[in-house]
Order: sequence, then C-alpha cells, then structure tokens
Amino acid sequence: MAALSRAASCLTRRPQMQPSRLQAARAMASSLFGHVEPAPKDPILGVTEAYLADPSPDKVNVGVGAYRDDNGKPLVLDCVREAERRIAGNLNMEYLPMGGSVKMIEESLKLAYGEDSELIKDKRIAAVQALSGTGACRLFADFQKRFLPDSQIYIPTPTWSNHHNIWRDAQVPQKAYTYYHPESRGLDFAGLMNDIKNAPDGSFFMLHACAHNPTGVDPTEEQWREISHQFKVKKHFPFFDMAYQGFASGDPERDAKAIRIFLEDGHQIGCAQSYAKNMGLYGQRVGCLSILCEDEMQAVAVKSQLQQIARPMYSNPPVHGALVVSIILNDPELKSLWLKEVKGMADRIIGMRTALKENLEKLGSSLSWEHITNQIGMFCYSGMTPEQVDRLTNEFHIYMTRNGRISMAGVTTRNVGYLANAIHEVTK
Ligand code: PLA
Repeated sequence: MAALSRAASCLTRRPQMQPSRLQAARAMASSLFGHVEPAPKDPILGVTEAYLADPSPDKVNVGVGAYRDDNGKPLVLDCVREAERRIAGNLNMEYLPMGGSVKMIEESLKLAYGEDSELIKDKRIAAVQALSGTGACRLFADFQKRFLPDSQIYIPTPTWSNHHNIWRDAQVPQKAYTYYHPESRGLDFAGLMNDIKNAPDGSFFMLHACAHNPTGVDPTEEQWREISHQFKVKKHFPFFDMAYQGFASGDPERDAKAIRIFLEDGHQIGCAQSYAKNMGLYGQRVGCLSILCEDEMQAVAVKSQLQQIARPMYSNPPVHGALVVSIILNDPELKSLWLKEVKGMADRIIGMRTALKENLEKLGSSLSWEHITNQIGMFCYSGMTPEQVDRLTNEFHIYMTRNGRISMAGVTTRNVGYLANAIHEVTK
C-alpha cells in the first residue's frame, strides 16, 4: 500500500509534458495501439457524461430517455419491487438457455402479437431473449447479414442515432427513407409512401412501432394501413423496433396497433422489444427479438441460428431481468399493477408537455409550440438548432441532444419553469 502511494505521488510530481510530446511518447512506448484515436462522444450517452461532470446546482438532464418521477428521481416500479421480493432467496441464478427465458419470451410474444394470437399457437414465431432493444436490433442485423448478405436496411430520417451504428457494425448497407416534415413538424406521408414505392421489391425497412424517436410523430392508424398495403405490393420486410410499448398512449395493447395491422395483412415481420422504458428495467438489459416465419419448421431453424449468433458473443442472456418480467406478466395481479404504472408514467409525461407549452406561452413566446403537445412518447422534437441547444447547455446548464430533442421524461413540476424560461431566452 505504502509503495503504491509513493509511486503515485512520484507520478503526480513529474513535470507536465506538452500534449503533442505526450502523444508522441505514448505512440513510441506502445506502438501496438499508437494509432488508436479517441472515439467521438455518443450523441446521447455523451450528454449524460457532460451532465454528470457539471457541478452546477441548477443543472437539468433532458438528454437520455430515462423516466424520472416528479421529484426528478429514477423510478423503480412497485410491480418490479414485488417481483424482486419473490425472486430473492427463492430462485437460482443458473445459466439461461442460449435463447434465454422461455417464459419471458412467451409473455413478450403475447404483448407484441396479441394474447390469443394464432401465430403463437401455430409456433410460427422464432424468438430469443435479447440484451434489451439494442441487443435485439443488433441480433437481427447480424442475422440479416448472415442469411441475406446482399440486402440493405431502410432507416427513417431522422431516427435514434444508434440505429446507424447497429447496422453499420453488422455491415448491412443503409438507405434512408423520408419520415419527418420539418416545416409542418409532422409526418411527411407522401415522401414516406414514395420511398416505399421506389425501394427495390423485397427491401428491409426498419419501422418505429410507436412513439417515434426522436420526433414523437407516428403515422395514424389509417396511414399505417396504407403503409402495410404498399409493403404487401412491394413484398418489403418490416422490422419493428418497439422500444416504447405503453409509452405512446399509456396502453401497451393500443401501442401495438401498427404491428397488429401488419399481422392482419399477413406479413412476415421482425420485432425488437425492450423492457427498459415500459418496465423501468433500463440497466437490466432485458428484451426480445422475434421473427415471424412461414411455419413451425422454419421458426425452429431460424431460432437455432439466432442462438448460434448469440453464443460466441455473450453465450446466454442475463437472468435477473428476465425473471422480473416473466413474474410480472405471468401474474394477473402484478400485470394489472404494471399496466396502471405504465399509464401513470405516460400521463405524467403528457402533463409535462402541457406545462412546458403553457409556460412558454405565458412568457410571451411568439413562436408556435403546438407540436410539444401534438407529439407523443418520451420525446419532444423541439425544432431548436444545435447552436440554440449549445446556449441552453453553456448558459443554463440544460443538457440535451444537439438535434433539439427534449426528453420529456426528465421534465418535472420543479424544473419546467426554468426550462421554459431558458428555451424562451435562446429562441426569442
Ligand atoms: N430503440 C429505440 C428507438 C430507442 O430509442 C432506444 C433507446 C432503444 C431502441 C434501445 O433501448 P434499450 O437497448 O435500452 O432497450 N433510446 C434511449 C437510450 C432511451 C439510448 O440512446 O440508449 C434514448 O435516449 O434515445
């Protein structure tokens, strides 16, 4: 111990080297990694890092989409606490199978495909537990590359920034499709339909199932029907990223509507589910990837291949979150408590949308803030420029992504006035 602290104090007393000399010395000392440059900061998680490093007592984090209660504190749902009580001391922590918890998968499929889905009964769905929504998307991307190596993925503009990383690292070429109309702050439906029509037959499309991130703009039910019809004509494959089931309307069943429309129309689909947001299990990394196949035999083959992709990466998925999810969804009482709690989170966010808009109007802002309450889900795509966001951060210690996205889940009764005032200052 003493030797260690002596060595440490020697190091700190050494005269400081200039950065360029330091870099050169480093490169010489370890040429093996000398060429490794620091990676650029993640546009979302980098915001959290900057927020944590800011000592200001006024600081506000509306960057990452993580739910906070009205006191600004992370929330563990009561249904989760109860499930954890049931797990503690009663269940073992053995490895799960490569494909994860069979019970958790069963319950997840009911949520996405419908409680009484014939597709589940017919065993047509290949499904594995995944490392939350990110892991589900990545498994699918790797599967796509392995079995359809010449395919591409169509991704909406804009989208969650990590979608680009996921398909890039899986080496699947990406194409953009039109989604958002900046002037109307709504859906560019004509542009979207055009891009669907103009894509080569049989293309892969990544669709946000509900609560589109970052725009908070979803197609209407009627528009989803038209999209599904056009997919049928073009034989496109829809891959749904469903990271916010329950967070759009407060009702997971209603938020699965887009998927159900595609299923009614007889599509084969893929689906990534996450329990990060709707069960507040962020760091537990629990989710599900499913691929609807033509028949049971195909589903068995596809599942075995998904497992084989998982095995050399992480062998098998973590057990705790899967136990929590399967206990909650398997128990009618806990499930109804969960549904109540999801609705509670969604309602608080809706309340904060109204409060933010009203505060901006009270301050006399001449801009239209209608979109704050029109958009749904966790985020408000404010329309602020990167420069305005920089001012919010530098002058007001408000942290958010530079695309102007505000995580409404981080807005509270206490900080909404401060936030509105700062937004007004940088936009007037
Ligand atoms: N898909 C979409 C559309 C998302 O917005 C997110 C999370 C995920 C998948 C993945 O979530 P999971 O892996 O935790 O299940 N997006 C967050 C967090 C909430 C993040 O960037 O990782 C966001 O702030 O956008």
